[in-house]
Amino acid sequence: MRIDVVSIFPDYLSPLDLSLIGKARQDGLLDVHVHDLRDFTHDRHRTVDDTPYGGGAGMVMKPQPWAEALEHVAAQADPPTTKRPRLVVPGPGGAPFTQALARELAAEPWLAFACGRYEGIDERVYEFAREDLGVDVSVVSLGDYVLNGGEVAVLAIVEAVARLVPGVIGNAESLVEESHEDGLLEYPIYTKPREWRGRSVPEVLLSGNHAAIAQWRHEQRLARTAARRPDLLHPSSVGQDVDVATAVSGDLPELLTVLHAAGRGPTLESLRAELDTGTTWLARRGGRLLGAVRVEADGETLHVTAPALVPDLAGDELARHLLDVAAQSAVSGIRQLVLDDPRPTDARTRTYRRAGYRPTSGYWVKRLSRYE
Ligand code: JD8
Repeated sequence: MRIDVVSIFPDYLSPLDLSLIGKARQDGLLDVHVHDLRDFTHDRHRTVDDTPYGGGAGMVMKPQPWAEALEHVAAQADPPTTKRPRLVVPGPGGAPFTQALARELAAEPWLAFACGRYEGIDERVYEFAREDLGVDVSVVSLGDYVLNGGEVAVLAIVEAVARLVPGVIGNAESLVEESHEDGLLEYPIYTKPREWRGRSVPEVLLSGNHAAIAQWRHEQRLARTAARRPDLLHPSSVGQDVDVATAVSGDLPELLTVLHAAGRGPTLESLRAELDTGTTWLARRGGRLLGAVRVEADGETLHVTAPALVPDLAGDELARHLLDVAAQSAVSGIRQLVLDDPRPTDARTRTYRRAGYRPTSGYWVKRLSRYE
């Protein structure tokens, strides 16, 4: 992958000479070029900024130096072709930079980054790049806080993208269970010594029981995500004020009511027994139980019950949401989710399909992408 960065502070990008990125450059996996915007000025003061039209505080970066710098970068295509870099311009008003966007950019052969300073870059430069240079321009933001310029953002974005380029990270396996890779935060990690200042390592991690370790790690990921980033667990608008948690014995009487209202007929005893053989996720809003879904692992299959919702709940979005939670609860080793609902309503059919389930020999089956 080729990466070009334009900045008035090129030394700000020197961290890209270090560590994994530096090694990847030596190994020829990354071809990084940093350009000084002032090299594309022609006046004695190497001026890159001027006062804003319409007044206001601060200065704006002039269009001409940027146009010449981007033309210079675009002309670096080797051999000279019409190929163009994808241009990424950090800005506080940009689209959020995410792991998904990092994966998308990591698939590009050539990225260019424009580091703004002052109040930002003259808006006509974005139009010029798109229309005259024929470059795909993405304005992205690192987060909802204000930096003094784009360099820090470019350092973060280049690191997040470059480490996904094959060969840059030695053991690609370690990329799989990372935070934001599959929508869950990471599990707690420990190393020697076993006892440290009176604190010990969780026994399960010393057990050698890989299935138990995978189960524990996954529960830790879910618990951390629910605690620190509930927005990740409940992407849909439903989730904003709905809390999802695993059922405990105290929830069973209320759960029984909801299941009966949804036409199911378990007994309190059967629900109590099921607590030991699977996990039931409960969705509550303001403490009121709105719905539930149950999962039970059997080898590489996770059996999922059809979500049960309180009858007065409009729409099926909460069902979709509970199916997402069920899917996220699948520990590594689970290859497919199987849901048993032979005669679903049209709405439920749409929900299953949107959740990735397909009708397969009388059941609804969802193959987990990590095994596709
Ligand atoms: C590029 C100039 C400074 C921004 C006046 C402060 C990204 N998440 C982020 N926060 N801030 C930036 C960012 C800030 C930048 C530039 C990115 C170029 N500034 C400006 C507008 C208000 N000053 C960013 N990514």
